Amino acid sequence: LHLLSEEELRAHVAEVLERARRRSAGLTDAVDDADLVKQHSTLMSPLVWDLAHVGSQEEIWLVRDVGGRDPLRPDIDDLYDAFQHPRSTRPELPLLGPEEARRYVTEVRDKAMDVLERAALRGRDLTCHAFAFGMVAQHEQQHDETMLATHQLRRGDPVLHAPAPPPAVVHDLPEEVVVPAGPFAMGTSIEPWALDNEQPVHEVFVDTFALDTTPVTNGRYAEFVDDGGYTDPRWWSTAGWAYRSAHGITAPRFWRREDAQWWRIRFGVYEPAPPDEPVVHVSYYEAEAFAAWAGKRLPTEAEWEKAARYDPATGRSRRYPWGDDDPTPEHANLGQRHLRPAPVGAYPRGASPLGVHQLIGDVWEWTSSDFHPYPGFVAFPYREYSEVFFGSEYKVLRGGSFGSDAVAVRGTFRNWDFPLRRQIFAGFRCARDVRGGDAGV
Ligand code: AVJ
Ligand code: FE
Repeated sequence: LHLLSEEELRAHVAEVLERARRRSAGLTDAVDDADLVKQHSTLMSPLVWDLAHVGSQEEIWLVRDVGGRDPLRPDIDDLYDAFQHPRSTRPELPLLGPEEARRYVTEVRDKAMDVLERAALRGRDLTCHAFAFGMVAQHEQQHDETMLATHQLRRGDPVLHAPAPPPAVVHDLPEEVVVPAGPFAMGTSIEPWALDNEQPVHEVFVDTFALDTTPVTNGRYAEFVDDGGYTDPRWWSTAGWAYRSAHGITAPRFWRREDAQWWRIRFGVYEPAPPDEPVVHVSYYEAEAFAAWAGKRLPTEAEWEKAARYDPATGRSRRYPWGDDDPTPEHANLGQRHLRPAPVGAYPRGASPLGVHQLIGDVWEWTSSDFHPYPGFVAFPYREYSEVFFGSEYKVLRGGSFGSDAVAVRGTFRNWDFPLRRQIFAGFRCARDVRGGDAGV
């Protein structure tokens, strides 16, 4: 974005906003009005809430704050304030109906595009590199991923369709890669649309460690399940065991055992879980238990980011495992182009210099780190994006999933959720300590 002219930047912003809106429309037009207002799970909002919430945030940030325009619907600010109403209570609110919500987000977008036409995109603070517009596009895409998770929880015939992801083209990858000890630059102070929690850049020393070359697959995870992993407290943390026991959890969410095989429901399709595809819909606790069973552990957030960004040839941290160029369909499974993770070995062009595959896209990866601010953190533009979530309640996830858009994923991007959550598109890969002298073995 630094290299674009003001007019190119304006066109790019418009394109990114339109892409988000096409996706929101697809996710909400795929079901009828009854489905839109219904709560498919107490973990989720009705889809029609997400839609109008996206419009409400866009009105507040772009129309009012950047544009200085009069409010369209100040009366609904409260309804769509996520902090006023927990998800489980949203269906009872006097929400805009499907047609009203569609009309509202269209009106807001028309005004926001008018603001974009007149905004000085190289200006200071909120409009610098069109940050406010980038933040709004990321926000809509994050809610699109949330709506996709609601679709996964919805019962009934499939309504979403997409081609299968590419097949594996590299086979026999080594199980692990050793990342040598040393400092690296974590976080960023130059990525134009980085959110506050990704900043500022700071040096972190990471000891030698081994990281799995790929995310853990369904096949490998099934070995853990079939080995009695869910009934042996040895592998589980105290909190994880309590969670597993209280909820009677015996396998990843959406899995069913049938005919000595593991099947799963995926957006209304019942099918065998492909053994070479990354496992998805596991909680942090399950990831942690698998890792213990495998004689490993989860990577820290710093280890994950070093593996994803550090270039041993230059010592520099890059934007993505493959370099600084934006993701293309050859690099990573992003953007809901496919309705599932791709098999491991499907994206050799997305691998890091050390040979770690599929760090970006496919499945969010649980890390062992709590969600804390980086040294020098400054809340921007509002405390409610990140700051109010800092602490030991949340675990950090990295890398994005097949349901994350490229605008909302990068090597520095940090997602977070409660360790018991499984409705998100989360999987994991394992790490292991390596004594200094063992590097390269
Ligand atoms: C960063 C994905 C945890 O969805 O709760 C959406 C993003 N913040 N609206 C979420 C977000 C405000 C957030 N996550
Ligand atoms: Fe939101």
